[in-house]
Amino acid sequence: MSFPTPSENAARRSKYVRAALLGVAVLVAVPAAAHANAAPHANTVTKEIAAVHADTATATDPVVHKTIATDLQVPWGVAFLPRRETLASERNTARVLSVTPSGKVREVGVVPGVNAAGQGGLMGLAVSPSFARDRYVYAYLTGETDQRIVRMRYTGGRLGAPEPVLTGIPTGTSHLGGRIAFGPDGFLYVGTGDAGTPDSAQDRQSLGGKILRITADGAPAPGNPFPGSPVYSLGHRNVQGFGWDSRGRLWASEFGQATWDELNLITPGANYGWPVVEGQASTPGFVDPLWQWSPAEASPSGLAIADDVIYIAGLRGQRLWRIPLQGEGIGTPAAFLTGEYGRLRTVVRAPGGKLWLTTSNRDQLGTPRPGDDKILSVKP
Ligand SMILES: [Ca+2]
Repeated sequence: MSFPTPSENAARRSKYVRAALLGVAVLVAVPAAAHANAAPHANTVTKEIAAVHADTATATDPVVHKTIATDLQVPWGVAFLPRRETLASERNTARVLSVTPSGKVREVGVVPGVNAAGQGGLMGLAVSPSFARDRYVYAYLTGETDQRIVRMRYTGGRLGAPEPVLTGIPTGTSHLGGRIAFGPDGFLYVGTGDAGTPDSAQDRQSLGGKILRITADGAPAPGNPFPGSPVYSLGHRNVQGFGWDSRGRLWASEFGQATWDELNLITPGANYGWPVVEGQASTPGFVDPLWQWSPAEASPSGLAIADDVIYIAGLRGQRLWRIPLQGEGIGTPAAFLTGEYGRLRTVVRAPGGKLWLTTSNRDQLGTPRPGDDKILSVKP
């Protein structure tokens, strides 16, 4: 599979624009002839343009087609429940919100014990793979003395009290990780950060600077690379995004220090180098990233994989990166939506194949725009 260069993208965009204009022309002509007494309805035209777009989807750019929710405060975790209901966490308020596809937002709980200082707060959310039976929703939070994974039962439209699942993840004011997701193997993966103590990333006894893999009850998952340890990979500075491709391979984004942000292919027990090396260093003992960006271009938080294409949301980079998987590696990354919505925090694949994308303009580093923060729906 080849991947378009930026100039090819521009060419494809013009092709799309021509196709869309042609679609409008056809629509205006056809209803006028077929329904001479009825003016074409605006919604029909919009739907038909969308259909033209869908027909040329392989040749088009990711596009925001709908704003799902507005006026949120740093939405961080997004997790999809059955019956088209979605839960979203707000980092600084510790609120958990229920969001419907039509954009109805309702608070279902405020998680106690959250210390939203610095980059911390209520972050990742994950729905139990056996939610229909156990009703558990998992969350990654920054507390007073540590960071931890908790779970709460979601019944009757309300979140119950948090029950600790994994405690002792190092805390601080920065590099706090926070992403959680159940893998295809049914175990819970956790992206942590060095919490401002870089050497913790190389210390197998520390839960900082790692990707962890645990059971639904918080025990080290069977088959982990270091017996009796939740550590799955080490040498990470700050992992806030990961996902699995169609072959079950795990990919993770990582914030660099000042030079290189990273996209890594994660294998169990591997060491990704921080703080000894950053970016592609070709140093024995450390696995190099498949791609690296300057923090100004990326500062990558959330990562989603849809149809074997990786999407990464950039905070400082204020753009959505699209990286096609190709053979054993990747094709050429391309950036979209640059600067259009400000800082982008989380991208997740929604049921049905769209992507949900969140802004992060009400964190300390953002400049809020009207309606911020938002959850957007993107056609990939
Ligand atoms: Ca690295």
